[in-house]
Amino acid sequence: MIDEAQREQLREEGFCIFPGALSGRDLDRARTGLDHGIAVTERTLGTTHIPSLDPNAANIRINNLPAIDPIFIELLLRQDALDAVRAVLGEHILVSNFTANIALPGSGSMKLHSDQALTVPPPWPHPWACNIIWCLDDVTEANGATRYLPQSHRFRSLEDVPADAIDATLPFEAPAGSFIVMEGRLWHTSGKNTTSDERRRMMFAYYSSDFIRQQMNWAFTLPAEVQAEMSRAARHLFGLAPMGNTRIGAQLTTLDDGAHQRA
Ligand SMILES: O=C(O)CCC(=O)C(=O)O
Repeated sequence: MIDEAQREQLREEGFCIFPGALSGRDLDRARTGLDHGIAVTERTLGTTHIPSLDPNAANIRINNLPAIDPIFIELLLRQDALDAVRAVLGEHILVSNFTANIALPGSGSMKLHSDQALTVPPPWPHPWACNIIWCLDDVTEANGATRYLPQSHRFRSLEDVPADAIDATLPFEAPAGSFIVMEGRLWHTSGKNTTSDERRRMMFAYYSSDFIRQQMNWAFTLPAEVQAEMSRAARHLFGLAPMGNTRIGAQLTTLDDGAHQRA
């Protein structure tokens, strides 16, 4: 469960860390699932390098984790992760995307960005996105820990991002099995892996408020057999229910009542 100190850190610093969230069999299942994801990606796309994201092929990118292994859907539905996301976004959330970035020795930094800026135009007065970053290895500055710009979750537009932002970034260091909660407005980038032999495996579970269009069109990208196995709760979290954005209906009822009273 998320405690008051973690809630406060999320508000004041835009992140908090849960050490020891994943261990034993589940950590092994996640690592095995990711290995499978690498094989599937190499087989289907012929490469795990996305040149528009990373400067060289030492970053291995795996997209659409929920299609690869049920452990990834389980992680998305973990109560501790959902509690943390809801502490940032409120009750009504959807899974927008779930991807992995494995930084091998020699990997470089991607461009600094905030995840909210990727899906919502400015201004950004509220958090409408939140990442749960699952660490499958000990993550250190040397092996390419994600770097964040302190206090950047207070930026409201692109003009607020300083030109020398990258120099002021700090690493999120965390032991294997941790998850890092990062609110969507915190500007960040991947670090460089300067080790000779360490692999940094991190997975990015990206949730957003339910009135924002998801990055992935899950109805299209999740195979029918995966959708058929999903629980009702999972379908709801992925936005796979028959109805989409319908919450405004409750407000119309209230408005109607007001109009009736005025009439
Ligand atoms: O791998 C990292 O440390 C950051 C990745 C990231 O921010 C992204 O893929 O958008």
